[in-house]
Amino acid sequence: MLTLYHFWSSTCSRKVRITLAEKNIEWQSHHIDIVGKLENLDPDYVRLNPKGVVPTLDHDGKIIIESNIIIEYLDDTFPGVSLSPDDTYQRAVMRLWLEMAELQVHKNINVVSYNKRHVPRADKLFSKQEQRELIVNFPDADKRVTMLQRLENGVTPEEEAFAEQRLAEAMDKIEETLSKSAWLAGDEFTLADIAIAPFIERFEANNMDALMDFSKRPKVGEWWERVQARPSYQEAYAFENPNA
Ligand SMILES: N[C@@H](CCC(=O)N[C@@H](CS)C(=O)NCC(=O)O)C(=O)O
Repeated sequence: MLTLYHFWSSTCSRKVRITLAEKNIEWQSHHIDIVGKLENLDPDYVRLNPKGVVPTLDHDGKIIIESNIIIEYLDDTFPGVSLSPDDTYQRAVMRLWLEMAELQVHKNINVVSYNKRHVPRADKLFSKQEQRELIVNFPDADKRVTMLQRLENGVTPEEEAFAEQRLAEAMDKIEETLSKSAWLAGDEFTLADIAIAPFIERFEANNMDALMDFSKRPKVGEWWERVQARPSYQEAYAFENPNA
């Protein structure tokens, strides 16, 4: 039995749902509302995911966290279509994309989203004092420090500009790679494409026009069309907010 603890619009949850759909794996949904109800901070959930974030996978009682690790686990564990290159060098390349998705793209989109999306959403739900109390109880120490700093000082225009630059560099790297191969880690669609794709949708949702100007990065534009046309992408994105 496979249960995915996830949130309908989270990028990291979407990576896992695309992988599950690609491999045609049956799974059970346990929706964790990370916005309105903060179910990710519930002690029972934090026992499963000590960082208090989604997604978490429960496979017959075996708990796996971190979306990149989850998608590799799914690919390694379940038969059928393989989403990792056979060639060990290409496999290393794929893993570099997974790392980049987390350390360069996810990290910096969070910085860019803070003033635009996070602050208005949090202010609508909680007073600043309530936000402070929630943050000091965050289970993950790194996130606690970062979020407390952001609550006190905001994200500065310089930090936002630097994050945007790092995202543009990531898009340049994608363009360069796709000028040499059909997919990010070679000629086949792999976990590398799955790990990056949800962030492109997030750039679109954030109206980041400079990043989404495909006349400047035509290969990315063409790849993005191919990714969105896949049934797995459509299935992952069809999961709607059950609390709406
Ligand atoms: N490195 C983690 C990041 C997980 C993560 O940050 N998840 C976000 C949603 S995409 C989350 O749960 N946020 C809730 C919060 O930060 O309070 C992974 O890839 O699984």
